[in-house]
This record gives sequence, C-alpha cells and structure tokens, in this order.
Amino acid sequence: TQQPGAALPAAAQPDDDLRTGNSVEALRGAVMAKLAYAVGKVQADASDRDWFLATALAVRDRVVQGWQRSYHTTNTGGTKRVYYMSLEFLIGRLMFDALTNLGLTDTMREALSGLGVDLDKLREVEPDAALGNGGLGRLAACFMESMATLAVPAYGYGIRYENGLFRQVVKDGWQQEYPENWLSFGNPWEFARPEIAYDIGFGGHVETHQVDGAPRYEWFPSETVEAVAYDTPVVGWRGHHVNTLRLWSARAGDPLRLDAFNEGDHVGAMADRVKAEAISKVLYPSDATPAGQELRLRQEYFFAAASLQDLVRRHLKKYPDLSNLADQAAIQLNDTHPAIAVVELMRLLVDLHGMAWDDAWRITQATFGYTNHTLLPEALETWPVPLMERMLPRHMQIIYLVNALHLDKLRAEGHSDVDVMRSVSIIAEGWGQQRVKMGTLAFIGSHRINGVSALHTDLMRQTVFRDLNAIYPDRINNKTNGITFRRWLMEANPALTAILVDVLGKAVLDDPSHLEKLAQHAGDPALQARLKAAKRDNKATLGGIIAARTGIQVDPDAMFDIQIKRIHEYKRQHLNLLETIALYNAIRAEPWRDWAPRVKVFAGKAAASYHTAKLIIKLANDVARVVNDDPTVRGKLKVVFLPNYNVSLAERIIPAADLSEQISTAGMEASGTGNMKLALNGALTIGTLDGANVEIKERVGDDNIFIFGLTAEEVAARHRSGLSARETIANSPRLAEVMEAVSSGVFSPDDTDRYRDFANALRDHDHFLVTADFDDYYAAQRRVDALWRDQAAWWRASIMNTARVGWFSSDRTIGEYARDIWDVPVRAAE
Ligand code: AZC
Repeated sequence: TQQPGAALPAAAQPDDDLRTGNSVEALRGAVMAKLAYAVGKVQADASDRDWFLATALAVRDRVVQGWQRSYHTTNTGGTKRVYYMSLEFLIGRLMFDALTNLGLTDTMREALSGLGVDLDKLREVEPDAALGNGGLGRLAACFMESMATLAVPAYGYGIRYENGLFRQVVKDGWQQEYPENWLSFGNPWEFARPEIAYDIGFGGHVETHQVDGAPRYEWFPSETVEAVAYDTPVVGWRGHHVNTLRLWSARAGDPLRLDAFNEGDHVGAMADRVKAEAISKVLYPSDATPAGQELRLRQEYFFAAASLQDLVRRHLKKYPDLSNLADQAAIQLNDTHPAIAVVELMRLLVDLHGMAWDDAWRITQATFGYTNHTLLPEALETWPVPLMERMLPRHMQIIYLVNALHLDKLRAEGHSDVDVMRSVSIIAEGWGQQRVKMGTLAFIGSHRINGVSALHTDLMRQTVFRDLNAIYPDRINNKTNGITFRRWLMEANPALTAILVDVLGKAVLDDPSHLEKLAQHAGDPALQARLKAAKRDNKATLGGIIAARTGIQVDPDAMFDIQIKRIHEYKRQHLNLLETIALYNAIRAEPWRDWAPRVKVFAGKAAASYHTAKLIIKLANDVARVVNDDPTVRGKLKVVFLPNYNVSLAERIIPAADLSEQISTAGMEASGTGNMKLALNGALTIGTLDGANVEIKERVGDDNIFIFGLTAEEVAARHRSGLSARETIANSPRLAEVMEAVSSGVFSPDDTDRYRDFANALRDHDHFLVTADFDDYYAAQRRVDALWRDQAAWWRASIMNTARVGWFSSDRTIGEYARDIWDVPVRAAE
C-alpha cells in the first residue's frame, strides 16, 4: 500500500485523480469530494452513514470504469450474453466485495484512517440487500460474481423489492417478523434508469384476426404496470470484467386518478397505484415452500416479461430479426419462478414478430435452460388454470397449444401409457381443479435441465422427471453448486486468507486448486497453531456478537458447533436439539467425565406461516434457557439461538465454526452451499449422505468428515416399509427419555403442553425420520467429541477440509454452465 505523501508509482500517475486514482491520496480525496458534493456534508458533521455513502460512491466510480469497458467490449465483440433470471438475489453487503475484487481494501482503510474514519466500522453500517430467502437466492448472487470473474457477459434479472427478507426478532423465544426496508437510507450501488421502462399487461382478453390467411392473436390487457430498471454493477475478481444486475421496480402508469382526487376521494384516487406498486413491495418469505398467491404470479410474470422485452430490444438494436436469438442469448431459469418466460417468449415471437410456431419453439428451447433446486413435492410450483386464464389469457392459450403439440408428438412416437402421458403433461388434473405444472413447462421449454448436486440430479432422473427423462434422456445434466471464494474466504476470513497466501503463495487467490498443496502441511504443528490462533480470534469476535445479541457468554476455547440455514423440518434442526438434550442428560448424569466443551449455535429464519418451524425456534430457545442456567453443565455445554441470520451474520459465524451441521433427511437437501462455505473455512462436517455432502465426503476423505444416518435409498425404503417411529423410540432408551422430557414440558415449565403435539407428530408420522437417525447421529457426535480431545488430529482434519474443497468454487460451476448449457467462452484462469 501507498504511504501518505510517498511518491506515486509511475503507472498510477496519468490518471491518479479523484475520479479514478487508486493511491491512498486519490482515494482519500475521492471520499472527501463525495462527502461534500454527493452526500452534502462537512467532515465535522458527518455520521458513519455519511462516511459509508461517500466511501461507497468513491468505490463505485472505480467499478464503473470497468463496467463501461466491459459493456463496450461485449457490444462490439458481438459475443453471446447470458441472462440469469431469478426471483431472488441474496446479495448481502457490497462495499467489501467491491473493495476486495478491486484490490483496494488496504488502501481504502489507510485513506480513511487519515481522516479519522474506521473502514471496518463503516462496513457494519451498510444494510444487507436481502432480496432472497436462502440457498437459491444466495447461489444467484455467487453466480453473478463468478460470471463477472470469468468475463461471461451477463445480466442478472430480478425484482427490486422495497422490502427484502423480514427482520427476525426473537421475543420470549418466539420469532417475530418485521419489515426490512433496506432502501430507506438510499442505495449507493444502484443506478436508476427511469428511461428504461416497459409496459407489462395483466388480464383482459384475446382477439383473433386473419393475417395472410393465418390466424393472428392479439392480447388486450385490462391493466398495465410499468417495469422500471435499476442497475447495479457486479464486479469480478481483479476488476477485469463488470456485469449488470438489472432489477425491476413496478410503477403505475398513472400515479393518481385526478377525477377521483378532485371529488375528494383521496385514498381511492391512489388505489390503482397501490395495486400496481405492490408487485415490487415485498419478497415472499417462502423458502422451499409454495407461495401460491396471486401476487406471487404477478411478480413472476412482471419480471419475466420486462426482462424479455429488454433483451429482445437489445437484440433488435443489432440484428434485423429474432431468428438468431439463440446464438446471441442464453436464458437461465433459476427454478420455475421465471418459467412463464418460456410462454412469453413464444408470444413475442409468434404474436408480435410474426414468426412461424415451429421456428419460434425451436428458438425458445435453444435459448432456455432450467435449474431445479428442490424435489420436495410441496415446493413444486403449480398454478390454477382459472387464475392463469384470468391473469394471462393469451399465455394460457399458448400453454394449451404447447402441451397439445408435445403430447401429440409423443403419441406419434408411439407413447400411449396413460400414467406416462399424465406425468409428462403440463396440465395436472385432480382435486377438482386443473393446474399448470411449472416444472414440466420449464423442462419442455428448455434444451438443458440441471440439478445442483450429483445425488440431486440422479434423484431428478428417478423421481420428479422420471418420465420426461426417459423421453429426453440427454436433457438432464448435473451442475454441482459452488460458492464464491472472494466473499466466503477472502472477505469473511482475512486471517485464514493471509495464512493461505503465506503458505501457498498469492496464486491461491486466483486459482483455488492451489489449496490442494495445503494437504502436505496438514500435520505441521506450526501451521496448526497458526490456524488455531486465527480461528480462536474469529470465535472471540463471534462470542462478542453472541453476548451483545443474546446476553449469553461463550468460551472461545469450546468447540463451536454450528447449524445455520432456514428452519425447516427436512433440515432437521430438531434432530440437533434432541441430541443436545441427550448430551445434556448425559453430562448431568456423569458431570465428572472429560466432556468436550461445546457451544451449539443455531441461526435461521422460519417462513412466517410455517408453524412447526417457528415452534422449533421456540424449542431451541427453551432448551438454551434450561441448559445455560444449569450450573452442572457450566463450562461443558452452551446453547445459543442467534437471531436475524443473514448474509453478513453468516460472514461472521462461518469463520468461527469448528463443526458444521448438515443433517437433512437424505434425498431432501438438493445440494446445500453453507456446507461448502463451512468446510472451506476449516469446519468439519457432521452430516448425512445428502446433496453436496456426498461430494464433499469424496473430496475430503472419510476420515475427515462424520457421516451418519440413512441413505436416500434407505429413506425411500423406510417410507415404503411403514415402520413405526414408536417402535424406534421404544428401542432407544436415550431417545425415549428425550422425547418424554420434551413432551412432558421439562423445557417449557410455563406451558407444559407446548411440545406435546409436536412430540406426538414425531411418534406417529416422523416423515423426516428424525427418530430413525437419532441413535446414529448421537454416536457420530461422540466420535466428534473424541476427535476434538485430540487437537492435533482435529486440526489435521480441519486442514484437509480447507485443502480439498477448492473444487466447490462457483467459478468451476459457472465454467461448466458456460460449456455445457450456455455455449459461451470463459476467461482463462490467471
Ligand atoms: C435450495 C436448496 O434447498 C438447497 O439445497 C440448494 O443448495 C440451493 O437451493 C441452491 O441450489 N432451494 C431453495 O432455496 N429454494 C427452492 C424453491 O428450492
């Protein structure tokens, strides 16, 4: 870094001014100029938020340079663009991300410290952009960063929700939801583009005319909403390439009905506007659960239609027609939420651009790819036909025609089995109502369909898409998820990063395959000691956050046992809680034994309407209270539920984790990505053979991971067998004791019936096989204890985890999408 007053390096001189320079002086001058002229404050009056805004704007200028360069290169080069359509982008904060990728973190820290400002304090001021629920949304954010890193020219398309995922407050152990208005103090990263606006229609009717002897359909919507673009530049590693995240905001065509207003109906005059703008007001807080509301379908069509108009307009600026669209555009559907885009593109091609149906269908299929993120039947989107007919009448006609042609073609090819035809039809019959199956629509409209881990992709082939896969065997392919190492290693864990660079050289920052060399040093006591010290610091920092948010004191020398993710029965936080109670009982029975001291940390949000998930949060808090107040287990066991889990909190928790809980019912977690982040940061995994855990195990080796429980096949067999959980519980005295304690109110003395139904549901159904996996999980946890007591062996295993998970970089994943799905080149590694 540059010292204040030192001579500038020659290369920096020509443009070392306030707008573009990267020296300490230039950055300091740039921040001061932003504070004065963009924020409108003098230094003496500036708050941390003012300094944050000024700093972010100065950083943004440096991103914009690369942005304009990238735009120019793509435009003149005529390269194919990727359009990543996602209803969710779970971004988090951007300041450190931009600084890291531009290589300016240290320079900026120094520039600000000369002004008496602490960069790390400003970091905490930035609100999280929480435009997503969990894994699917965070994956989209990691992918945006990796596409920029690999110089894949790409746009992310989504919705600019005014309110992101709710803020979670835990009151008396219960989750409460509060709106999260992340935009209330302005957003320094975005550029409003009021001139880029498209009309999006809803409702109305369809008319048919004859054009050259053929029918032409025209849709006359009864309602129109405007979609207005907001652009955020997304900078990749070393600032080489910058892409755009374009988020749509809904705006009413007419802000107000003046006639009604003048007649004194001031509220009614704004009713249309409120209805239109509701579309981008809030993110649906459902994660792997269906939203099923009319407003949700409006959101889906709104952003799909705006994005397609945008990319079609871009195409037509360069080419005379849309016949070569698939050569210039690859559209990826992030789950089925944008699947209506398949139909909308057909409408644009056929109805508006007069293309023949078959040509249009060929282009549509060649353009789209579809990623599936869950097999849970309750999470697969379907929309009632009557709702579709009312909201999108022309689209419903097109869906019927697509389906009829698809089924006719199959019949012509000799398919006749009724069950097969029913399963591959886009329309589901039953429950007295026809529904549109969005997964089938997305599958049929795409040339490639992918799962997100090897196991998940296999299960896709065997279950949900079995019949479609038999008919189109080459379409399903696997793309195991990945994570961006810039955010989840470099930004989140600078101490570990520094050690890695020291041992492996700087090249490890560019190419994670260098991590493998770390394995040679796994037994080195000096390296182990350094890593342990770094982790202890991270744990102490997290301990401070835990104390501040919950009042609970934790010991940074204890094992930090972490389960962070959405609260869901299939993720089985309650299995962890039952094991916690069993351990608590065991310690109390023999307090003198050499227990491995543990801090169990839980964090995650429950969908607002998911009653059992909210009860699990309450149970975590109830168990925490009893355990933490019991002097017998003091120094041996603590339980913490850390409220308001989000990306920024994850960046604090993950570098402090010793043990990573990945304990979903096998076959139900499509991939997981937290599992990758935790392993990269040196946590050992305790987990089932589910999702990407399987591939993590293959890489880190059986000795460096704790696997337990039924396999996906065994889970399926068990479900078929109808074996009773009551029997399982009766055969396990340990589990029986825990179940009895929970059910009789030992942890809820203020309401002894609180968990009775919950316990009975486990006894009677236990769809997620918590009881079936309990004993094996308990045994695996005791193996964890044993390894922890041998710290040299533990740290050896920890190092092996960091060393062997380089493959889970989202750069690798994006490279595979680019090659196998999008057919676009990527930038070679440095
Ligand atoms: C998640 C999966 O549950 C998770 O296993 C996966 O890692 C992640 O997607 C990214 O692929 N799914 C969701 O968040 N949501 C839905 C609707 O599946």
